[in-house]
Amino acid sequence: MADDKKIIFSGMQPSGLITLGNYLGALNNWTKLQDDYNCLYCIVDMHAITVRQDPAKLRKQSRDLLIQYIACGLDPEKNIIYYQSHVPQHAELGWILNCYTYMGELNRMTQFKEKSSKHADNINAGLFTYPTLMAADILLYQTDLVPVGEDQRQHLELTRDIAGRFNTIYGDTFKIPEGYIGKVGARIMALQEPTKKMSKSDENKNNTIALMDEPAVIMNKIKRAVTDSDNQVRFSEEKPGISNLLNIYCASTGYTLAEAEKEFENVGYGAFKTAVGEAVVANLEPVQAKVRELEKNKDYIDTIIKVNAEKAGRLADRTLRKVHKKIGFSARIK
Ligand code: ATP
Ligand code: LTN
Repeated sequence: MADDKKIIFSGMQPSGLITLGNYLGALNNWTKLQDDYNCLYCIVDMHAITVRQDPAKLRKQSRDLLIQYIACGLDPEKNIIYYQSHVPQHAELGWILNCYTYMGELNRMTQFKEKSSKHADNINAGLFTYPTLMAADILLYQTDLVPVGEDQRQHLELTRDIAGRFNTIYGDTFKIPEGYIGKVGARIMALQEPTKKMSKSDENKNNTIALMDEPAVIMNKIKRAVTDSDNQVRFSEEKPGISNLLNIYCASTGYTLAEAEKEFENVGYGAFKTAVGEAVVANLEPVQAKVRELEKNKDYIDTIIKVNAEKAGRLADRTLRKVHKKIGFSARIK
């Protein structure tokens, strides 16, 4: 890694098939950062088990996610793409940071409240301490910038608080990270319920477009997307369905909202939806072809998994050794 570049860290949970929302809101933006920053993109499988996962599915989803990262344009030579569970330093620092995080702080996390009401039969300690593991992910690499969506802002603030607290007690140890919200941070909403976010763990598959959905499936889902009855293609808070489709169209084509509204000024919803569907298909088809090609290349993917975990481990070790020394753990005997 070049020393003069700032460090970016982000992660995605392998908790389902990645969606058009993940692609337009995150991955597509990440690819634009790879030349100017040193980037680490982690597949956070240890975070995923805070809710119950099927083992075979988790393994497959993790590999699919790694392949999809690369197919979307993240160069595995320029970015460190790896599985969290292959770098045990995450868990080690996570434990240490638990001892510098207050119950009251974790109790305030809205994601914890939401997930514990959704999974009332499995409110486990991991779900509660999820944010300290996330802080460890970020702080291990002396990260400068963390690209995340709005929903992760609270976790990032907590990360900054924990890092600041540790630095106050022991002297400068961790870089205090900043959030990084991309310029085209399109927030894609669920197709059938356009007031809530499109989410890969949504059980209603008509709400989401998966990155690997067939063209006919994509066209069909967009045609069935919920709209309204005034038949005007216009961006407005009162028209969440149409506004969402406009957003999808703009993020897929690069047009501005004003340009798109003009293009569809005298066009009915049917033709508009066809245009949106075609734009999404055109955008995803090359990515899907690349996924199919990479899936055939088992050895190449295995090498990336191995080499990148080693790279991440070396970087993580530097911070972890510093932390051990500061808190008074004995040095290892060589
Ligand atoms: P889950 O359903 O497991 O909570 P998710 O699909 O909501 O997953 P995350 O894994 O939480 O996605 O987020 C991965 C990245 O994708 C984050 O940077 C997040 O901001 C972005 N992202 C997720 N959903 C959307 C969306 N609907 N629109 C834009 N960006 C999104
Ligand atoms: N909590 C995040 C995933 C995540 C993450 C991270 C993001 C885990 N560790 C570190 C950025 C940095 C989510 O659910 N989107």
